Amino acid sequence: MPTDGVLFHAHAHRQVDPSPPSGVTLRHDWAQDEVRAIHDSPLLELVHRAHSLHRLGFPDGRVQLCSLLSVKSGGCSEDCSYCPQSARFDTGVQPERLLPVPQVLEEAKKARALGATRFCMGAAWREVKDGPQFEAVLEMVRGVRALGLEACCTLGMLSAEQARRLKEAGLTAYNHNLDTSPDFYGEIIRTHAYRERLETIAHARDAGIAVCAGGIIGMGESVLDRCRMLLALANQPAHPESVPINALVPIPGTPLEGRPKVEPLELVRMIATARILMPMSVVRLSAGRLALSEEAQLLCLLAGANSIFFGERLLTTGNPSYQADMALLEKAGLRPLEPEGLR
Ligand code: SAM
Ligand code: DTB
Ligand code: SF4
Repeated sequence: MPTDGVLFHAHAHRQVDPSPPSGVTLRHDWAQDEVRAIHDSPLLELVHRAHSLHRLGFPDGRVQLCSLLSVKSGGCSEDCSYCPQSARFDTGVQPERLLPVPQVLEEAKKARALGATRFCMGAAWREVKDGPQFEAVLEMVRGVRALGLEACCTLGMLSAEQARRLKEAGLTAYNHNLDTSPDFYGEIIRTHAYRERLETIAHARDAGIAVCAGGIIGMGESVLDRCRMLLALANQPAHPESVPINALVPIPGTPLEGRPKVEPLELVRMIATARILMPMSVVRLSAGRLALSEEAQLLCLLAGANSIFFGERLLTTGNPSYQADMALLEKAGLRPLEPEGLR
């Protein structure tokens, strides 16, 4: 029923796909050649198809504003080649302790006052370890939910039991990215496996937490790798509730420091393809916006992106200013998702 599809969009906690409105089909049997053909189709056809689906799935055209806070920065054991927070690279990011719960909740309040509907907390951990730090994170989740915000965490790998406890604390979504294709993954990360990422995503989904999973482009992967990553996401038992698409922010000191800038139109293709494969998922234009013109960002929003991180900081790197983002949305007549749009 079309109205169900509309009401269901975007923010339900889901283990299964939402029921889509008429004209929208959710598929989990995409073939690599189909994805490649979509990705490589003439740009304006691609954008038109993606935008048409976007309008059906999200008729109010709102943009979700998410706020991001690094609650535990730096000193990570892992070797993710893109990451400023790995202890293995000299990037100038200092290892810090977990922030105190009241400080995190103050930041959440500020984000809410500026119009955020989702508050995401990131920790530079390989995995969650049971103990006082996890208990503090659970406290943060409860506090953020009590403020009327959606709560998201990205804490590395997670067991089924830890996912259950996060759900019990009220966690809305868990971010864990596939980052790239299964084949290219080994070029980027050696300290944990693709399979482990899929397991963490399954633990979050099975606990009834919305899955936020996407990846990065610009790390030296081929177009086929990009398509295979989207294929891996779309052919999950349920489409991720949200799909962050990051353009690599090359960090001095990391193995990827010298990667050339991502071509904005490649990002547009990636977003449009994600929108077509996963029509009811929130597609988030994530890292890399500082390097994009206003026009390029608008093209991403036209091609199916309907969420951004706002605020001057992502985890450790910069992001457009609040004023710049509000001015951009205003100019385009795009309205942020209101808190009452949440369920
Ligand atoms: N430690 C946790 C993990 O690995 O899941 C959470 C934090 S991690 C920084 C979250 C995601 O941020 C990564 O999976 C990656 O997709 C993205 N990311 C990190 N550094 C980036 C960079 N320099 N450019 C673009 N995206 C980046
Ligand atoms: C995601 O896919 N992108 C966000 C969020 N999930 C946690 C993180 C981007 C981090 C960019 C590098 C930094 O600021 O440290
Ligand atoms: Fe960075 Fe997360 Fe990899 Fe650690 S596990 S190096 S924080 S991306």
